[in-house]
Amino acid sequence: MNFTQRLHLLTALLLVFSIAGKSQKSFTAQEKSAECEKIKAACLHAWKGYKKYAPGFDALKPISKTGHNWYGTSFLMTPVDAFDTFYLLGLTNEANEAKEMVISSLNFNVDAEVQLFEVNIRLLGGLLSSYELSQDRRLLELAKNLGTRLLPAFNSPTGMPYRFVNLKTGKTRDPLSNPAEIGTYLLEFGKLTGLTGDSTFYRVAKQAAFEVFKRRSDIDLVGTTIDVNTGEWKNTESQIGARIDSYYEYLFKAWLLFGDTDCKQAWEIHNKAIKKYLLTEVPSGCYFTRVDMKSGKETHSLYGALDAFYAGILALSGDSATARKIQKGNFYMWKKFHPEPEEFNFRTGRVTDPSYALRPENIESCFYLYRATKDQAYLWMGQQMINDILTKCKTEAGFSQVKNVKTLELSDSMESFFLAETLKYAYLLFAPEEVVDLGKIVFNTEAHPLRMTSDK
Ligand code: DMJ
Repeated sequence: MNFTQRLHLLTALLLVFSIAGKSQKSFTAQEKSAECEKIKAACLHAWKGYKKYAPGFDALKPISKTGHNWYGTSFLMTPVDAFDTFYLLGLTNEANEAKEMVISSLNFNVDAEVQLFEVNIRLLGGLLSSYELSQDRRLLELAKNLGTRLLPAFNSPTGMPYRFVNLKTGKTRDPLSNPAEIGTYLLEFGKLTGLTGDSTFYRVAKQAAFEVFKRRSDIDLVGTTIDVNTGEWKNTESQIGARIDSYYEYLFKAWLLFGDTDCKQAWEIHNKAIKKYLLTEVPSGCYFTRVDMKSGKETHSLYGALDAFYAGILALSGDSATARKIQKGNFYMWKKFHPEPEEFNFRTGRVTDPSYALRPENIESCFYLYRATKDQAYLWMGQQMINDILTKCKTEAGFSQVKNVKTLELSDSMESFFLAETLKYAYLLFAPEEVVDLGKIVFNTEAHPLRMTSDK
């Protein structure tokens, strides 16, 4: 064992002892409620900043105190993404303000090329959950309008969607895509089918996801880049994070939400392969490594903030034993750098991308693990992560992403998922379970709650 490995082992042991010690102590109802209040205050601070400095924009730039639009024109990403968080947190005024902005100004009849994946998970997902929570039919009309404008993206020779589509003309571009940007429509499009009676939505979404599935390797893994025109893999590296993550997530969740057994079987096949070829145990915890999809041989031992979500999926699926091991690695990654980096080498400890984008996945996994096990350790972990975010990322106008977790230099961006996901999961970790019944709703990958239509 060399010096770096010994140092790693020592840090990991210290971490385990500190969490094990704290996990003896249970959070009281009062302490949990104090955590909830802290998170509500953070939500209000972020929303106040958005309203003051970036009203009507997609997102707030919290350092320059201006607004930012993704596609030249605004699609109100922040209010759409934030509505259901406000609703669940009981912030009724803020929920009404967000809804009012959306109803009065959101318009999709715009000559703008949008990225299908992002618009689907944030806007379509947000509108659908907002409709289900508020029962305001204008939100459903907007969702249907948007869903219809996204359909031309699926007109490729394989049925796998192009990455970009023009909302007005239906013109598409960018055939080099990836499993996440191809397979992350099952929940929103399926819900739209359920609510409108138009089967087209779920049909195209399911075909797209299964075009990826049928191109899996002999060892049941998928790669990172695929050409939607030819169906050929262009990058055969398999991993669990960026560009693949929510493809797996949606196969499992489409089973939960709609009871689709094809999706369940596909997820089980992938999950078995993921656990066999990617799951790697080192002294500091378990991580998912990167391998070649055909040989299963390791390509890079990299892991990061996005990969952390899978512990939550496993906990939700009933495999808490594996989820616990992964969360040990997730928390190690957080504590070693606090906040966690976008990517690091879990064998050497070297950081390969030092940014922290205010991402939710690590806290999200604490939430699912706490719900599944009731182990206080996950509350302690979540509390430390939340405290780091609220102290290190807070600015006068809102919360900022971190450019470098070592220097804590901030960058001028507060993505809408901070309100949609990070603060929502943080709150739900400490809130009474009745706020969200996981037997009745399924969160899309942007944490928008959708009502189950199966009894799974
Ligand atoms: C979100 O937009 C979604 O969770 C997506 O699946 C991954 N990236 C961000 C959050 O990190």
